Amino acid sequence: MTSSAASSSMESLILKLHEISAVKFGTFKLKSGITSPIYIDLRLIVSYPTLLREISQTLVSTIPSTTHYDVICGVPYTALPIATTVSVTTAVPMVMRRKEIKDYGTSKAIEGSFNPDQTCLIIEDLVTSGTSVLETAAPLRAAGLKVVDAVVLIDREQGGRENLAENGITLHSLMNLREMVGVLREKGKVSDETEAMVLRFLEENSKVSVPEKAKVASRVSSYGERAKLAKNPTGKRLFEVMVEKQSNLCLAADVGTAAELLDIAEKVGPEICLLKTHVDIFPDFTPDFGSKLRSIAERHNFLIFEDRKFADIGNTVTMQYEGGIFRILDWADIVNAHIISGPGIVDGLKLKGLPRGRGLLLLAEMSSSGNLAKGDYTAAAAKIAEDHSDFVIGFISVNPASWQGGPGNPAFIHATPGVQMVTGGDALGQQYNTPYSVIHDRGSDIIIVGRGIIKAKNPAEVAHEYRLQGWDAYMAKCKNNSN
Ligand code: S5P
Repeated sequence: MTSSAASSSMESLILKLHEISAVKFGTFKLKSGITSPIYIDLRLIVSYPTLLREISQTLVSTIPSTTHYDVICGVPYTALPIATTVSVTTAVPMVMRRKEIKDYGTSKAIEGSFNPDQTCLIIEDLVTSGTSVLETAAPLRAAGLKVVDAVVLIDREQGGRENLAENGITLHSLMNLREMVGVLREKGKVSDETEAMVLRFLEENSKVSVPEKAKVASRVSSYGERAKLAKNPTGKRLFEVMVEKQSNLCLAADVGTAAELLDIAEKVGPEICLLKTHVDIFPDFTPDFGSKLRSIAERHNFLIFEDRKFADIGNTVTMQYEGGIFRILDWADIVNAHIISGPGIVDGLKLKGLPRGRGLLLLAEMSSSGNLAKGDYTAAAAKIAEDHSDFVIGFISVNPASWQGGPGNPAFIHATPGVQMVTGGDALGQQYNTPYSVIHDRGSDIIIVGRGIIKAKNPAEVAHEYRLQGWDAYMAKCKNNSN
């Protein structure tokens, strides 16, 4: 549609909405709690099928052609008829969110048939703070659908666009309140005073915030639910072990010898879901190291993560993964890789790892001060992970809550190093956050603790304490989600 055609169809819509009294002026209390001089009630449009069709068609033309979606979902209830009409006219399948279901675990929150890796476009009639869109995005994401775009008829321009962007959703709007009132004034439907009053109100209420609960809910679901979404068997197993052991603790076993590692693995084993090694630091490494560690891991039900930080081209890493003295592929459930060399590194590792059911973590962020893994680099890691979700199980990250779109796809696991009971650092640039801040505030899933445990007098006892703190932080996060 050309821009003049777009604006004339927008004008005609505004006048029709006014005509059916879907736009009202007075004093109204909105869902977000603020009092507004203008109220838009689009529930009425079900009584005007021609208008409903016109709205739906115009809305479709608002979606940029580059936006990809497999299914659509209307925010209940007002946008349901709009979404249905869009679905019928475009032949894009629809899913429906059940508003009355509170517990996603026990009953279907999303009706319709879809594949968990599909992308869902949210359709909404009106956005103020964006809360309603986030409340619909939460169960869609919990069901495994990707939600990256929402299209709305009217943006009230009160912070919704920004709030949604912070939660990984780009808002596309047909019109905003300012334009709407402008057209009505121009056409003599409202006075200059009324327009001025609405503009003043918008000025004074330009940032209506989203309740913390809605933000958290849009991205949190339980480890158990996420196990079902994981495509990689090791990623799935890790989530399951976390639930079985009530542990989101990974021990970074950076001890001096292989013998010491096997010893601490035995002692700390009951507390952890994951044990991380740096096998190249051991002077006493022998070829039976892997099988010895695996038997301890089986006994105590934890997974093994060799923190190899592969960084070379695809062809080289296949050899480093499989060969050499260490034969990492034979015994490590999980390895990790930098993405500095591009996605070929994932292809290379996948070639060897996927047939063995292994998983890969991508280093999306690092804990050390002055590191360069941020911004576009982190976003590139997230993109590569999406493109290889059969092998990539998640990320080494530091503050996934701050990512564009937050921690994102719930099938991916976030593991965070730089954790101790108190914040601080070491003399070589390491920076520490607490278990609670990492899991609860920063949106991570697993705390990686090294010296906080291995340097303690009684590592098993201290590991127990870390496990409790990490798990409590996770439980607090889940509670926010279900309230
Ligand atoms: O960014 C990172 C990534 C990793 S994997 N920062 C890190 O510290 N690590 C690893 O986590 C590091 O190699 C070490 O094994 C562990 C942190 O150990 P700590 O003793 O500082 O807890």
